[in-house]
Amino acid sequence: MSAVNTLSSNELMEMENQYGAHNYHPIPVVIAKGEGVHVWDVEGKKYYDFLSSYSAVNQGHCHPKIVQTLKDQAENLTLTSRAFYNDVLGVYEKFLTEYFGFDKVLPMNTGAEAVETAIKLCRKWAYEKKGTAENQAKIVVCDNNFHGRTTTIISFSNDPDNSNFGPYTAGFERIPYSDLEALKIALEDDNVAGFLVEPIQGEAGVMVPDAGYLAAAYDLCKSRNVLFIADEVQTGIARTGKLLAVDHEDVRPDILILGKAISGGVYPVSAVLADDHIMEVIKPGQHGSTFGGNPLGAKVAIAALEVVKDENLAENAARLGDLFRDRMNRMIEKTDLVKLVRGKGLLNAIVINDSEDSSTAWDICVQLKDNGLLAKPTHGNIIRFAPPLVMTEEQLHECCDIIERTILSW
Ligand code: IF1
Repeated sequence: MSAVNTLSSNELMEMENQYGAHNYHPIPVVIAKGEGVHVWDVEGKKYYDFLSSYSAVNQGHCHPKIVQTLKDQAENLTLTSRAFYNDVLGVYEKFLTEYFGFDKVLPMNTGAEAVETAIKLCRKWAYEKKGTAENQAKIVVCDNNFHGRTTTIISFSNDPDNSNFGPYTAGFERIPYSDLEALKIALEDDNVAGFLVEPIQGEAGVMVPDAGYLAAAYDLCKSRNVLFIADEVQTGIARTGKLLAVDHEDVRPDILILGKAISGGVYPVSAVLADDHIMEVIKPGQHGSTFGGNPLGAKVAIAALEVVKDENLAENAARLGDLFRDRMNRMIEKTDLVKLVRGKGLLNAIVINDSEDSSTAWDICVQLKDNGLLAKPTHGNIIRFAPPLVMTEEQLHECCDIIERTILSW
């Protein structure tokens, strides 16, 4: 391990506890190195990473091509701000819009910033193109959504962890997920400007909507001149077995939100893509960010997206995802501890047969850690499994063996 660090895992966990805000409750492992599907802790123990930093390292930890790109660009030019042009941004914007098939991109840094960008874009489009009365634009969202942690975004969340952050931002209506009738009723309001939806709800526990939901929801939106806004921050970049999760239903969103693995987890990059008739409502000085579209992140994102195609990660995720769910279903037949497995591609979750407030899922994740596999519960009794998409079939079977050994010996 790194010669630099001589502190033990316990010393490092204690440091975070003393000097860091307690805004997380991590699984007790201190990672010192990452390479591909593996990470190593401070003491040198090797693990399979089965969370992929919440689908940000789809390309595997420290992918050599992406890291080399970071190094090369970092020695030349990292940031110009948007006060000036630079020799990377236009090339990146052309690459990204052609890669995903949209006219334009507004580059940002984090997923939440991209979601906020999409909200501003949708509202402005409603006032200036749809003719919605000033300050009356509404955006429909879904129960149990997760779109980030800014004050506006948590304003439309029903997660109890978001209490005591008021006053909250108005202009949002929440409906049940995967409920077309509820969406149809919500769209009867002429002030609805957009429908913001996760094609699969990640944090809610990998909730896959009914087949055909996304396509039917898109059609309902089009029938009411409402923008369909897909948050693919977690489901995008090949995670579900297609480049985008909406591709499973051939839906082309009006606004596409990307983040996380767009940069392979090497640098914060996010993006909002739309066609000219929407993107043109944003004029100079109306939106942006210091680091948005910086040359370093842009070069890294180009490399990270080239890896997705060069290494056929979507196809690999589709094939290994089927294999994973098959292995989990065969395991479930042998135990009462796990109720079901669900997911698409390599975004999956198992539901533990215990109450939501039990610590069983957490305890299982701690035991998985001891057995060499890192994962973490989402809500209560659900454990999300999302390995890097570069995993081999042999490695996936080894991971399923670890999960099976842990569950069947519980
Ligand atoms: C944490 C959750 C997952 C996202 C979708 C936007 C964002 C996210 C669909 C915001 C971010 C991250 C946040 C991260 C943990 C992780 C997460 F547990 F928080 F909910 F994946 F499910 N849209 N999700 O999933 O992107 O601003 O974080 O770049 O906050 O610990 P971000």
